[in-house]
Amino acid sequence: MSLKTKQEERIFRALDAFAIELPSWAFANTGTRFGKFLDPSAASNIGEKLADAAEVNKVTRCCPSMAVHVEWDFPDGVASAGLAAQLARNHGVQIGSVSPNVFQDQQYKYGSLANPDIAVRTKALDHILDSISMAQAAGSRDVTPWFTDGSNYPGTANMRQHKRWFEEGLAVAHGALAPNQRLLIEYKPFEPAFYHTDIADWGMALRLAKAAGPQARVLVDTGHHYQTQNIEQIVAWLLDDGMLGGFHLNDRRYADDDLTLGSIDPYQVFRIFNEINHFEWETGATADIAYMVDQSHNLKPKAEEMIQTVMMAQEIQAKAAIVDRQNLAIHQASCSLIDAEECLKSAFYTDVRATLVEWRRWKGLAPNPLKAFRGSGYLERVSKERSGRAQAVSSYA
Ligand SMILES: [Mn+2]
Repeated sequence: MSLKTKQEERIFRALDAFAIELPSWAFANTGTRFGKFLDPSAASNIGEKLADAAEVNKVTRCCPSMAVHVEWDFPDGVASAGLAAQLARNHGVQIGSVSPNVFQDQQYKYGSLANPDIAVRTKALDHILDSISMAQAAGSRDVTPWFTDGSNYPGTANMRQHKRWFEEGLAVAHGALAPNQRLLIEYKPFEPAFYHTDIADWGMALRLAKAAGPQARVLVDTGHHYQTQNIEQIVAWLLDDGMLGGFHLNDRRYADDDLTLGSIDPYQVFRIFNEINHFEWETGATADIAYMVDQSHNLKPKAEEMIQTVMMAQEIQAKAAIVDRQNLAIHQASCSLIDAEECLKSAFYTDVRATLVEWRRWKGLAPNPLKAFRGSGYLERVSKERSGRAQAVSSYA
């Protein structure tokens, strides 16, 4: 370490502390409502998904856990969760966040926790409580429900009543958390509801999280905002309030496109990571943030796209780590606008890739994870193994 520059040291420290959770659904076949194109290497069960996630972790050393969706990954409930945890351990990874699924069944046509029918509200809540038990059985900390509740036409739903049902349901769910667990509340402005969505923005998620209890936080899915929304400001506010629980990282061009992180606007990812880095520098605290990927790559090869995502996230994290914080603070205090902006931009435009290669070498990794994965023969092997059987298509996305 002694031969390294200060910048390199900062990058190494940032990369050492940076972990990203992969989504199980990224390894399965997905598509759009217009069609699904099958990938011969796609995973069709939790074992295959874990094997793929472990392979991504092997070449990046950055992804120790995999998020799961109970409907798709824990078909037998708590028993599946325990088995999955064991399987994950065998692969050298862990089960990460657990997502209940209260949007796919026929019964949820008119909503889940805010369904006007108390029988459906109760079923949805029971499913969330079961999911919390499954998370406990899988040794996982974060429970990450996403709700599609809302309405498609004006006048068709009582929005205040919906809000109160959410306050009630989430408070009960919070009460079932183990002391180490967290309830992360995700928001989204529209889709599948096209008139109003019950948890439409970060303010609503924050209100509901605070009402639910002290272990609830807000989950920021980067694709769940209106086009011009300033996401880094939302992040800054949530950090300052101690309410940022985690991210679902992805990029978008139009709406919730679930594209590869940084593929459209890497500067936005940088601005978000910069706020986190600045918060930590200023306060001396480490923000307890779950960095999760939530992407649906319908056309790219699945494991390779995950590796590409992780490499992008690491690269941008490295850039955010080398912002000259002291100078930035001085420029901000003296209203030196051009100097402050240039300070930020100079870190963004620094080519950190050689330092990333050094870090990988230091970790005993191949310099290029994508090349290492391609050279391993893993993709060919699993494509052969998996293409023989009837391909399961995830109904997600
Ligand atoms: Mn999400």
